[in-house]
Order: sequence, then structure tokens, then C-alpha cells
Amino acid sequence: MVVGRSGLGKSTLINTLFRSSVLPRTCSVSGSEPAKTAEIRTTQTAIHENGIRLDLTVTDTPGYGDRIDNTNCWEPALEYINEQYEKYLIEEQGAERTRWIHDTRVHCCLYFIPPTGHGLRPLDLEVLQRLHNVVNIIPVIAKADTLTLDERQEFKKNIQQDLARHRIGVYPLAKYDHPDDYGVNESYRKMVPFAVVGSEQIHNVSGRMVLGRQNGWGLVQVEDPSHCEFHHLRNLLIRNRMQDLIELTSAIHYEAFRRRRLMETNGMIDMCSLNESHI
Ligand SMILES: Nc1nc2c(ncn2[C@@H]2O[C@H](COP(=O)(O)OP(=O)(O)OP(=O)(O)O)[C@@H](O)[C@H]2O)c(=O)[nH]1
Ligand SMILES: [Mg+2]
Repeated sequence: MVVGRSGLGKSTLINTLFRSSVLPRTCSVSGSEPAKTAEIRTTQTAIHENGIRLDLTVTDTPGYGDRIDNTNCWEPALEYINEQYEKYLIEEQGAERTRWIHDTRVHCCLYFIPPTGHGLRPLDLEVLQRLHNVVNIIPVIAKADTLTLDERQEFKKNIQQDLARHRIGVYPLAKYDHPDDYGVNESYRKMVPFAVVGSEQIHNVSGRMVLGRQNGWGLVQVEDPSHCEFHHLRNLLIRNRMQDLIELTSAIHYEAFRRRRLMETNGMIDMCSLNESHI
């Protein structure tokens, strides 16, 4: 799932992910801009990684933050996440319990941070505080091509400090590390938030078809790790940590939802505490 303020390139990044993974690089894509996302939309696709078929579901959400009153702007995303948990719970408890449950739970939320260069703004902090106990959050710096490399590093440091100060836990959390995964997770922890650039445009660079953004001064190549961190994010999501994201969702986030939901059904807590801290 992608979440964040309006116009930060959420829909573009989803298309970039699909283009980098699915489509053959034979032709240039027309210059049409993605339209403003008006409602939550889920897209499914099959990706082939090292000969293995992966079914990937991506949920796009409408951006927020451009109204004077942004109260409860996180609600649609939060509701969607909880609805998927609820669906899963109902299927799990069903009398005719099937052995295989169609899992629509959200295993990862990419949170888009505007490339201001300063730190997290109050609205971003508020949304992250609502979501981080409910879903695995991976923060990304949107439109990273607008920052220099030094600005990017400084910005990352500020964001990491803000997250720590406000006790916002983002993926991967050290306390859930399997000992075998510590090394790889530690490298991701140092990199978070990923500085990403999205584009649906394909360019011919010395005979190679690459995804990129053409500026007056050059071409930003989306999948080149020296230009941005899309490559690392994609590897985390699809190659390295997909199974871990799924397992953590089940073991931590869904389990907490399930416990609270059952207690609530038994009249032990009220609805208000459903999404309170559990990490
Ligand atoms: N410079 C730059 N522009 C980008 C990038 N990604 C997307 N854009 C541009 O930003 C604009 C908005 O992109 P969208 O993908 O529609 O943004 P969104 O976050 O989905 O917007 P909403 O649906 O309104 O929330 C478009 O003009 C994109 O071409 C990027 O990485 N860098
Ligand atoms: Mg959009």
C-alpha cells in the first residue's frame, strides 16, 4: 500500500515498480501524467523473480494534505487495513473453514515523505503515529531527484531522529529480527527512509532501455543505485524481505487486531482502543 500527501508520486512509483518488474522495455511510454488518485484502488499482478512466480497486490490511496482541514486524513487507509484484517478473521473463524484463506491483508505500507530537506512535519508524524502499530511501515523520501546527495543524507538523518523521538517504529524493527537476518536488516535500517524516484518513461541509453526522468541537465535513471534507492527498495520488497513482511503482519499486526477484536466481542474493551499501541 502507498500512503502520503497528494502529488508526491505514489501512483507513479507503483507504475515504476510494475514497469521495472513486469513489462518488456521495448517502447517509450506516452507522456501522459498519472491522474490524481480519487479512491483506494487495488491492482494485482504476477512477477517472475529468479524463475519463481510472485503474486503482488498493490493498493493505491488518494493523497491528502491539500485541504485546510486535514483532520482524520489517515482514516481511509486505516479503515482499509482494518477491513482486510476483519475479512481474514471472519474467514478464519468460519464454521466452513477452508484450509486456504485468501489473504488480502496489507503486508507493507510505503509512507511518502515530501522532499522538504528539513524533517517530518506534524501531519506526517500524526499519520505515522496512527499507522505504525497497525501495519509494517517503510518510509520513503518522495521525488528524491529534487535533493542533492548531501541534502538527502542530512534529510535522512533528521527523519531518523524524528522517528526515534516520536517512537515511531518502522520496518525492519530490531526487536523482531531473526538472528540470521540481522545483517541484512541492519543495512536497511541505516538506509531508511529510501530516497526514491519514480518514472514511467523509458529512455534509450546507449542501446539499453531504462526507466528515467529527463531533466534539462541530464537523465535520472530510476534503477541505477548511484542515482536513487529505488533498486534497494524493490529488492527489499520483492527479493529479500517479502516473506518476512508477510510473517510479521501475521504474527504481530494481525495477531494484535485479532486479540483486541475478540476481547471487544467479549465486551472487555471498547472500539476506541482497537488501534492503540501494541508494539
Ligand atoms: N521530480 C519528480 N516528479 C515525480 C516523481 N514521481 C512522480 N512525479 C511527478 O509528480 C506528479 C504527481 O505524481 P502522482 O504519481 O500522480 O502523485 P500521487 O502521489 O499519486 O498523487 P495523488 O494521487 O494526488 O495523491 C506527476 O507530475 C509525476 O510525473 C519523482 O520521483 N520525481
Ligand atoms: Mg495517485
